[in-house]
Amino acid sequence: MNFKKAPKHSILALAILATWIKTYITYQTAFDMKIENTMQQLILFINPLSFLLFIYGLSLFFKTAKARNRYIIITNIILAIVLYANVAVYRFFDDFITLPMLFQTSNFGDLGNSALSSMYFTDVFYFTDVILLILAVKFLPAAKEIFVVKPKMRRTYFVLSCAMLFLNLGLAETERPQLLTRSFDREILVKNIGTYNYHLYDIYIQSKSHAQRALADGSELTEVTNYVKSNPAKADDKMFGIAKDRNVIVISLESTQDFVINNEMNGQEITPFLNSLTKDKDTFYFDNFYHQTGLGKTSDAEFIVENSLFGTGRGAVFFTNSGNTYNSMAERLNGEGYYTSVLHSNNKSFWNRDMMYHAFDIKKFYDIDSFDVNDENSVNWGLKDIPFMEQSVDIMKTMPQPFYTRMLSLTNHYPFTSDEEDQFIEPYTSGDGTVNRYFQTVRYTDEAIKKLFADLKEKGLYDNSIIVMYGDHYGISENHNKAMEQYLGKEITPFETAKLQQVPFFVHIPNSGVGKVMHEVSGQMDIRPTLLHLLGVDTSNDLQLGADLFSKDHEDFVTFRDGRFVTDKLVYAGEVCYDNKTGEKTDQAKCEPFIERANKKLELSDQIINGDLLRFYDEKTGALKSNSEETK
Ligand code: GP9
Ligand code: MN
Repeated sequence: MNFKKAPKHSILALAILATWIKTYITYQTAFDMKIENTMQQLILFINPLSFLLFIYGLSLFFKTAKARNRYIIITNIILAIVLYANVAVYRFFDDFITLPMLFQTSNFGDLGNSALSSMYFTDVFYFTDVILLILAVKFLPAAKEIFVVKPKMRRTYFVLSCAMLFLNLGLAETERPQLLTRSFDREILVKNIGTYNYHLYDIYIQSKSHAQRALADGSELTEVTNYVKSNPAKADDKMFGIAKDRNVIVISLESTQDFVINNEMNGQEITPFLNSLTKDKDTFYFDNFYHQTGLGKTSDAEFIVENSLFGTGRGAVFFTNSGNTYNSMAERLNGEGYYTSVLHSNNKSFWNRDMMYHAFDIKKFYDIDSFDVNDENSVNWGLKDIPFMEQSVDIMKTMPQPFYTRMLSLTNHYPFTSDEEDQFIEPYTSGDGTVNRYFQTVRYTDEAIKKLFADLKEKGLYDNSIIVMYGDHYGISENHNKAMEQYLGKEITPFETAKLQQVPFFVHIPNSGVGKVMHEVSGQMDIRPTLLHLLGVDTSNDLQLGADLFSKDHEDFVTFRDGRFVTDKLVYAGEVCYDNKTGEKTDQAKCEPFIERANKKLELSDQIINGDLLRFYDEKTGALKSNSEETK
């Protein structure tokens, strides 16, 4: 090869090419990323490119060859270190680096040491591009040539690199709609936008919440405490402590909407077991109960249950504010001598659960590693609900008692696929496969709950427990209105859409004999106060926005994350005020006072979370902490 003929920008091209290929090889060898189809493979392949084109391209602004080369090499070294640091951390934590991780090493034991112990000599591979570049700069004569970069050429170059970014984002969006707004988990982000872009995104998200937190101070809490204290919901004497010291099992019913309860589809019962509970003497079934989640969906529901606060309006609070101080239900129950945990057969980093559970002070996360998951017992998103319930009860047997554990079911998740042997009813008969299959997977989850109850009885855990179940969010989105109209036999107006946000809520207290159907208009935010009171835990100092459902003070009023609301008389949706009984439009003035109150609630919740205000609050005394006492 004649080096003299090397083109002008060979160092730039080499840097891009070498880093790109090395990054792609690293994806394939160092990270365990599940690639499901050729499109995902293609996205993975091209995803480092947009960032590399951009960052190395900045060298075109330097005037001399020396400066250009120096910039390229320094950038290359930094990128090699970033990638390698991810590799080392991944070996240990099965996760990519996040900004808070670097600052909160105490959360992770000794991050540095553990990363160090997972470094090998062969890791020089991660620096081959650096070596190659240094050699090229030394030996390629063209590398030393001085030439001026024409502005036009620079412009074309950056237009191209932008186009690359949009191509990447476009493809990623078709593979994973709402990728950047919902965040999902780090693996999905890296798979779709690449490690380097992921770090930029992470820095953006983290610094935004950091800035809001830095600007907040304890005085903002006064408004919140005043609000909460002026809306007390005193516990009912008969219900307070009725389940004291019992184990608590809270089940998130994936995508389960209330319309399936006590309903039929083509003559087939959809949820026979849950239906039987609605008539059971030990069960409270709430038939006017709504989800209050936003983009964080399952994780938002978890957040609401633990804190009786809303998730954030944009993005998922599990990602945006996992470094906050919370006064979660788990933390309260830790204080009552409970052993607290979550059972969910998925990666611990999925939805950033590992970080958020730490913030909630949940003592143990039984993640995918605690379950036996194989091809036979999984479908769709992972372990099927029946084996999940079976294995969970086995795990519960090993927990110190009393325990508080939350179980996240999974089978009834979009796209609602199931194996033939798990289909206990025929699919629905519309032109919409999603809706058709939904009934079958709901029916399957119902069977899983039945199995759970049987297993708890068999393993001697039933009598001394309380079992709480809630639907986490809608399963059938508005995109499926046509098939839903066919099923429900009515037109779906914004009023109906709001009513379809009803999810089932059950509180089952074995051998209590106090159960009945409750019609209180309520929502997920009410779970924390209700449950803690049933366990005999006082919450009068807790900053929660929900209220005990058994309290006489509980108001028939539920606010959705997007500002819609429902009361016993009104439904406010699509900025229109409806009569709750008739579904007809009614006088807007009737809704006005509630609109204001709904917005106030959302605003207070956002204020608490964005400002990380609970760090200024002493929940034992209900007093404001002075700044020096404030916990991080
Ligand atoms: C899986 C669960 C499902 O771990 O969080 O996510 P969803 O899409 O329902 O929020
Ligand atoms: Mn869900």
